[in-house]
Amino acid sequence: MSAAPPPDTATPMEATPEQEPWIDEIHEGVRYGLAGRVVCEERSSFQRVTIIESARYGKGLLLDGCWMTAERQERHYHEALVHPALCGAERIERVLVIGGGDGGTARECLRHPDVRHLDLVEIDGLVVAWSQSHLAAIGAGCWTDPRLRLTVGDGIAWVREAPDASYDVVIVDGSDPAGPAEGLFNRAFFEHCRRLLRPGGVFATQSESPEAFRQVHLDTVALLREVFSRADPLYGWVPMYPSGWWSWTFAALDGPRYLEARPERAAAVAAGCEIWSPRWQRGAFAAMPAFVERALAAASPAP
Ligand code: SPD
Repeated sequence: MSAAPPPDTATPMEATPEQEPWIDEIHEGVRYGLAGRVVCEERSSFQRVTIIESARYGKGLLLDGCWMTAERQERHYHEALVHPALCGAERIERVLVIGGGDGGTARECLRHPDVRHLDLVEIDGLVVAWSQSHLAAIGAGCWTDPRLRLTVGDGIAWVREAPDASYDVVIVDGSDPAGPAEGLFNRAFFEHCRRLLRPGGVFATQSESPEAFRQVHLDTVALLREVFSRADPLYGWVPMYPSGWWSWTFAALDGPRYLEARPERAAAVAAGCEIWSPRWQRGAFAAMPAFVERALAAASPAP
């Protein structure tokens, strides 16, 4: 799949936001909200799933009242999670995505022509079904791409049971560490992800906000540094997430090969990106806030 999804630059508002109710994620006494309407909402076996429509960012998805994605800002998140990993790994034939039921991460992975097979393992079938029907622009062609194999199932069990060295890239696109995603942030899970990597492989995970989830962020990076010897967070923005300031963390078996994008891989995707570029990536890895640098240095020696 080579076509890039439409730009997620916000378009002028077509409705007066004051005329619509606010849809908020409330986190530690702060509301992160969009004016919009609820399109549908249902409790699945795992969580409350909500599809909304807003004038500012288009249609979006919340899980248990927390923002996951929206049509006109999802590229901030998905490009940052995917391209440092896929432009850094030695090979990218086999990719595993845990979570990511909206399809945005798979879509970005499949823009790389060297990806031959992608396992997408999402625990909640309702998230996939509603993303396919209501948020089709986010998954774009991923759902019909013959390289994609979708499994609705438990990603934690998947990484436990998959053979050693079976993937070139492992990407974790889960929600916050509560509910079904809680087990995506612990040592046993990360050790399995490491075990699944082939030589030259890269691991990537969303690693929460350095502001709104400061301790989770620090603990996640520190734990990945223990499991992989080295791990590097990259900092960017997802406007509707708590604080808007977000992070993604990368690790590899053989050193920080994800820090610099391989030119031939970058060339295949950069023109279709809204946010990511090799230059943006360098700056985003360099943009570690001072308090994180100090806390990580105190937790373990610098990589
Ligand atoms: N606080 C929100 C964290 C959500 C991370 N995953 C989003 C899914 C987008 N594919």
